Amino acid sequence: MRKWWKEGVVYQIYPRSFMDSNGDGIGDIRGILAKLDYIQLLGADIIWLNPVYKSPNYDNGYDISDYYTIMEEFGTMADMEELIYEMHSREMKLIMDLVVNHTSDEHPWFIKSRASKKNDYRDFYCWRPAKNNREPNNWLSWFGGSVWDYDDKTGEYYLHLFGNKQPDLNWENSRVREEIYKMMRWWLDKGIDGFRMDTINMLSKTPGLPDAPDDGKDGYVFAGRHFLNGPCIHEYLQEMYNKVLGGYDIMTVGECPKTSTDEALKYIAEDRNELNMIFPLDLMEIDYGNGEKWNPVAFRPADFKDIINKWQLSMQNKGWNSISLMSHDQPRAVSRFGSDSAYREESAKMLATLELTLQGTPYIYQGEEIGMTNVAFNSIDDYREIETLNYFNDSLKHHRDREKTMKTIHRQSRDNARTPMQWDSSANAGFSRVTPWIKVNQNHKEINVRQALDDKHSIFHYYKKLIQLRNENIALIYGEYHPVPVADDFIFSYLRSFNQERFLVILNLGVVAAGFTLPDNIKYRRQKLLLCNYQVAESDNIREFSLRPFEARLIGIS
Ligand code: TEU
Ligand code: CA
Repeated sequence: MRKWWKEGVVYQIYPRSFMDSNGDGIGDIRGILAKLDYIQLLGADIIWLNPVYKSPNYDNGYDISDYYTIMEEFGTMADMEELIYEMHSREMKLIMDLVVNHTSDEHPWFIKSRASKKNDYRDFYCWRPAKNNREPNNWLSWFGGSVWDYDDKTGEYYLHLFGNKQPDLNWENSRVREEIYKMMRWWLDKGIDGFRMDTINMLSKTPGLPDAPDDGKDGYVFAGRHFLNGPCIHEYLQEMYNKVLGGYDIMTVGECPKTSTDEALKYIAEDRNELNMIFPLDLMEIDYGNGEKWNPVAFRPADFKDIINKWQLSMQNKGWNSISLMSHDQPRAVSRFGSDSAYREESAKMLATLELTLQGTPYIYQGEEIGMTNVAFNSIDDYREIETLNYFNDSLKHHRDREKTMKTIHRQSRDNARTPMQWDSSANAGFSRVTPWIKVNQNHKEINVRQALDDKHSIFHYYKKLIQLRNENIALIYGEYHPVPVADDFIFSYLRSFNQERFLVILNLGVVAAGFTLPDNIKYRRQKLLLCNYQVAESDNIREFSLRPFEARLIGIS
């Protein structure tokens, strides 16, 4: 079925780092308003806004202390209403982050909950007594350490899958669910067009919260089996659909790490009435050695293609994909999957070609459209985000090599995505009049929006062209996906077809030039090179040719 959220292109905004309008060094809503023309020029028509709710900012807004108030640094509810209004008058849609696996420990519900064992809000969170003088179970938190924190006041532990200032809500309690549904309706009635649902596959935990099997190592154990895609998750989401989502023409995308394609279809198959799409994050873990984020290894291009093919083929005619190569939680896509030195422009354009021609809704993360890169701060004092700081402290505690620790942080830190948006070459990159809350990447002198707009061959203009092509050709949106078999691991090719319209995509994922031969069974009479990331393309013959480093070709055939 045709849907606006399948046809649109999403631009993700991390408000703290996007544009500071009032000179306090922190991005804000009025900063976004000032840049809507820019996003519109690019051609994106949906904005996903990371959390802007009131928060003590222990995890940059993913620790909410009031769902009905805008964070002071970001502006006011009037600014938010203006943003919705301005976007709608441009025929753009706005989706907000929904963070309901946990709240801040400064949320009034938690303040009441921790005050005594017998109060109306005690059961809003997950409290347990000690077990054998220790934490109630052996689960490892996503941000390191135990998921349990002891609270003196009542002598019990509370559960937090993330940081200790992010206590998990108890979704088994129907009063919690009703409060969340009420809040969602409140925002939808204000006019927002949907939600990106944070960690939505973690709401339901195994009853009894049992230990995870010991992994032989000393310490806490990753216990995904007890909280990912848990026993009641689909019941909750169907209830949410019946009580909230089903009543509106909106877009929903659930963040679902470590989820199989079969499990994914339970969330998104149209007849199940749950969500529109999910972020499975497989691609985001491709370089995790032993499944560990802080143990990165080189990724294999064959795995890269396999993951994409697997999702494209298993969702076809059954569900709808989200296509993204990074987010506010990930390193910069060009640094990770392309090259951020000699072939930065070529590889960023190659990745753009991939993002805009697969089946699914594309998500562009702020700065991706100008090829922003990872940053490498020398001092840990310049890093801001909690997961990185926890990892650094853990390394100190275990006497790991400091230089190696910093190298790992340079590669993996979430702050890679969170340095200020690079608008121009001035001292603070045009992001702010004053020193920003996190340092700008020094390469803003060369990599910035002003430069990108002025250069008609820039990554920005290439994205713009791709978005136009996608808008003009229904096959690039709804067309069937067929992988084209290629022996070379570094060459990735596929066809998109819709009735007589066919598009052939050929990508070189690597820096080495490589040959390409189109299989004989793919027949065509006419061909037209629609886009290539090198200025002169050898477009005469598509059956057999050589691809330059990170070369990308989009060819229309009939
Ligand atoms: O991230 C959830 C998640 O799965 C993280 O563990 C993610 O894999 C990790 O950040 C990668 O390093 C979401 C949000 O996107 C993230 O920003 C929040 O910190 C987190 O939930 C807690 O709300
Ligand atoms: Ca500001």
